[in-house]
Amino acid sequence: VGMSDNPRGALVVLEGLDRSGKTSQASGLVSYLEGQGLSAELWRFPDRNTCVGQMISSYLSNKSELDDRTIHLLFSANRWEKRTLMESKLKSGTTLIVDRYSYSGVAFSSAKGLDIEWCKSPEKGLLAPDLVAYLDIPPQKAAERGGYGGERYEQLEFQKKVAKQYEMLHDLTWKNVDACLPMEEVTKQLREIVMDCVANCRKGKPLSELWQ
Ligand code: FDM
Repeated sequence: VGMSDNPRGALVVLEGLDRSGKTSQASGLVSYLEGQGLSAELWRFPDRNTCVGQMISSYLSNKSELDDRTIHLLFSANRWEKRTLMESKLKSGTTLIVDRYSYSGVAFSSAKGLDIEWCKSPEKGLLAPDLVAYLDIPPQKAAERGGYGGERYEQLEFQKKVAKQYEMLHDLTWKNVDACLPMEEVTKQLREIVMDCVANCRKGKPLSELWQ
């Protein structure tokens, strides 16, 4: 496929603690990209619309109990069931802005004490993001923003552990953005790194897979 006639879209993942601003930044990015004449879609994990997603949703809202490894594998399965569609969207030129991905999967499960390598294994072979933008906020600050819902992981002590685990996942595609800056500044920095990433993908950067 010639890179000039059919440039691929970029796989951009936003990660961060609860209340870091991921969700509003993600939808803002999609509108921005569309305004630039680019094809873009907002995705999120867990995708609660599938059967697996409904099991996850019921677990998160404390309506069901699942063993730690079981829920970990369900989160992973929820990404695997979207992999084919993800690849075809990217190849057809659509950029995906994804609110949480495998990094959430590993950070949250390993924060419960599961072995990090065990947590990474089922993610191997999923598409690797071209950019992971981490909205960096101290757990205490995020908690002060309020609005933790009643979901299972929305507690300060647990979020502190998650923050530590996220730190172990930094790789070459990872960029920290200071989420304590004024919102417009966060937006501006995100736009810059995302546009950069989109440009590299258009130039022919190959798609790759997670965690060799
Ligand atoms: N979460 C999310 C995981 O534990 N593993 C995963 O793989 C993913 C994608 O689920 F607490 C956690 C992170 C968060 C919750 O919340 C989902 P939101 O509000 O839908 O992002």
